[in-house]
Amino acid sequence: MIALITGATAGFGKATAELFAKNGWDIIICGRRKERLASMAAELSKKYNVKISELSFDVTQLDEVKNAIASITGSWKNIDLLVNNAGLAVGLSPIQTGEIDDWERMINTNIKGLLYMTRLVAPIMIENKKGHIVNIGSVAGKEVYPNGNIYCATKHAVDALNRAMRIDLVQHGIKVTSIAPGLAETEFALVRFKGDADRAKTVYNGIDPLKGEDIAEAIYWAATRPAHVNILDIVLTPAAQGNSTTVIRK
Ligand code: NDP
Ligand code: 8X3
Repeated sequence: MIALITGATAGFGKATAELFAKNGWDIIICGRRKERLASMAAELSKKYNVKISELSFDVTQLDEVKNAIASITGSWKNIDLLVNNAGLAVGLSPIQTGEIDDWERMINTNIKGLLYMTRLVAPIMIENKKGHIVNIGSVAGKEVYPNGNIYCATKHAVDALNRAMRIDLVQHGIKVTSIAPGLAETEFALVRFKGDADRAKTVYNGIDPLKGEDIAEAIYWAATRPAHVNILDIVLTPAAQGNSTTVIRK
């Protein structure tokens, strides 16, 4: 079995690559940080005796995505699972003062990057007559929270696209699943707050947040149901999170 995972250099993607490798899957790991991809490939292939292929590209650059997917040849084209995971939040500001550059980055990565990947990988799956696409949404795609405006909008778009692509692809036997996590401790908050580690830590103060491994398990479970079962949407939060704005901190 072969999984292609975007955003595999950190957080959910990294944990997912590890869990699938542990279960004997070969994996195409993607991300911009080449050194991380190289060390992960060496580590996972040795530890789990599976094949790991590295593709370093930026999901927001259509030419890079096209070249990366075109470079997948031979048995690697037999992709069983695409995990559309690469994504980010940048900034947390009211709509009237938000940085427009931050908005562009979120829209380009979370929506356009996911679309480019899907547009280029789905035809391969259709040709193979099999496949499964897992889109990483968020609780921010189910509700909105103060200052979350553009990030929430991008994840609402992922939620809509998840449902839309399912009805387009069902006739080809391709499953489509959304995984929508709440607060999870990864590099996400550090990216959102542009490297401010102290501010990033406050996001998880006094709670036991989700970990990358929790999301990896949800993805793995959805990807390994019997052929006749499709999981549409998994929403998971830390036990301390009631919704985006109700978080019980000790
Ligand atoms: P991390 O910051 O830990 O990981 C993000 C990954 O996305 C990295 O591997 C990064 O790789 C990759 N990425 C970002 N931008 C690009 C790009 N332009 N091109 C290619 N790869 C890119 O965050 P998480 O693991 O937490 O986030 C993964 C997904 O989960 C995102 O879609 C996020 O919105 C979503 N999410 C996160 C939650 C959380 O609380 N952590 C909760 C709900 C959803 P590199 O920098 O090497 O390119
Ligand atoms: C990430 C979770 O609550 O920070 O998607 O938006 S949240």
